[in-house]
Amino acid sequence: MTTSIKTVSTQPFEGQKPGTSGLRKRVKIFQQPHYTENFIQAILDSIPKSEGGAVGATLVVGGDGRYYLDEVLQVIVKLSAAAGVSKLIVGKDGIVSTPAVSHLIRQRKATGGILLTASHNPGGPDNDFGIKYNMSNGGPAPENVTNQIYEITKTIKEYKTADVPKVDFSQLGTQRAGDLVIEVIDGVTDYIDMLKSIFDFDAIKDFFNSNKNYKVLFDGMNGVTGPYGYRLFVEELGLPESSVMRFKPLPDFGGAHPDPNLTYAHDLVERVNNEGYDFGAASDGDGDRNMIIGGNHAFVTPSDSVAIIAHYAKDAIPYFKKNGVHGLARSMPTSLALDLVAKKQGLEHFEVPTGWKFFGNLMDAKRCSICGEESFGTGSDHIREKDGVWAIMAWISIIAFVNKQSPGSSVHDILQKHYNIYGRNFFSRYDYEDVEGKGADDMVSRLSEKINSGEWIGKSFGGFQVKTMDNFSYNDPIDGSVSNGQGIRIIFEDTSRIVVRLSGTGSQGATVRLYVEKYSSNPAEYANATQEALKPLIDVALELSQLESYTGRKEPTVIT
Ligand code: VG1
Ligand code: CO
Repeated sequence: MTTSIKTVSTQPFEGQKPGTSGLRKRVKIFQQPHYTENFIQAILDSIPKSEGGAVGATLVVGGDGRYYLDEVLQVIVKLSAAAGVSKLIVGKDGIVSTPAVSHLIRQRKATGGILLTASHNPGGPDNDFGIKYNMSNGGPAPENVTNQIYEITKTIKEYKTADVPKVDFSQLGTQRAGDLVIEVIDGVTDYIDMLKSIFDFDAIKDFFNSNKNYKVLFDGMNGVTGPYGYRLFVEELGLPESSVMRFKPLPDFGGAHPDPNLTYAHDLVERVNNEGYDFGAASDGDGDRNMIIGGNHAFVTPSDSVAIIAHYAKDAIPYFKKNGVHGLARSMPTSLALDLVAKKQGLEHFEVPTGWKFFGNLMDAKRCSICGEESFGTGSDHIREKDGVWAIMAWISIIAFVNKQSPGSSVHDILQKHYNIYGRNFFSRYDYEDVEGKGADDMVSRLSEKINSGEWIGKSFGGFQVKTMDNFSYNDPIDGSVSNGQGIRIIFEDTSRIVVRLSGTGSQGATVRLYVEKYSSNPAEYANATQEALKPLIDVALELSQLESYTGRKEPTVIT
């Protein structure tokens, strides 16, 4: 079949720089003529030669179902066909969760994947869209590739598009657009099969069967994980339909913010506390984040979550029983709870910059099996993205395992048990969203000056004595690449920390993230409320950063 390929003249758009996790902008920006085409062309041209390049490539394409997905899918078809891509593997209606895309890339030995999501950012005509490229290992493109994409967008003059009819993604099966083969698949089945190879479904079913009153509530937040959660909890594990809520993906997530934290998953939190649920969990728009809560207001911070999963991994999860745990890793702002588990187990542990792309090299080199971020991201080397539903299954596995030994153990009990072994790392993050960029930059500049002058070293603030201060820099031990300027750290003599960094995922204004952490090995404090325990340190953080005067904000938008 001959397909006519057109070369279209275009001009660069400013700001097509991929952030922490791909390019995220308002839908209206993506809707500008040529805007999306420019970026897709830049991706196709940046697929590294070492990965085979675009010609002859097999790409997995999937998104979280948000508004504008349909239009972008057609752009990908036309530009891929023109670029000589051989095959696109696409989810039905274009819907596949981020972790499921990562799995599919690996399973099908694809060249890479294009993910159409702005993750936890709201969707709809007035909100966000996003595009991200993943490599053949299933993980987000590393900085050398995202920099290459950005460089191309700055000088792009034309793109190539194939004149092919509109593709219907609502039918499973194989079709063609010119020479390009398009396989439309059910994005849920392979993923559920993968979970079955990781977790002991029989042990989990046994637990539910012998604890008939144990109530679970999963909140899909009208994002992509609804169908996954329904299949898993209702169809596979046999829980009642009342165990899932907001499980239908909606293009605007029902007008809500699909971010699983105590603020945006408020409905879930209320229901778990008021309706006697024992376990509650939510995932974000694209399915890579998770939040775990228990009855009676038990909240598992993501930093504790990854530490607890690492603690139980080999006992409670067959995948780790079989493959072992090679090492652990966390992003820099994530609390040190995971390091304590690594030390006790004699494992290597790593501290990487914010963003999942930094874990991939460690995993490929078999030096990291379990990793996490404080931002509700938890995962393992089964794929190369964080994985919300996996984390929820890991927790259910742990609950089943612990209850076998000590029946009646709640989420709260599991937390306290962990603190009794390791001590407790109190941790909180304050987000100040959509602040004025200049104020945020000036605040960071001033802190950088304090690093350079060293004037705070040795001084005490509110009883906390400053030990070191730096702007975090990461030296990748696998490929030797260096990533500078990854966040200001103020580290105190008692190991408490304050971290300040600017978000790389927002689409409007700047978002300041302030992280505070304080360790306690005093059992009398383990049950204390986080905000009270951290109050003195938060006061120090606000004083040292002068956040209020730089941003004009008295209160954060979200406290985690
Ligand atoms: C945020 C989180 C970071 C996470 C990233 C992508 O980035 O802090 O830990 O990896 O989002 O998550 P930033 O630069 O805004 O702090 V997701 O679920 O949006 O892909
Ligand atoms: Co996400």
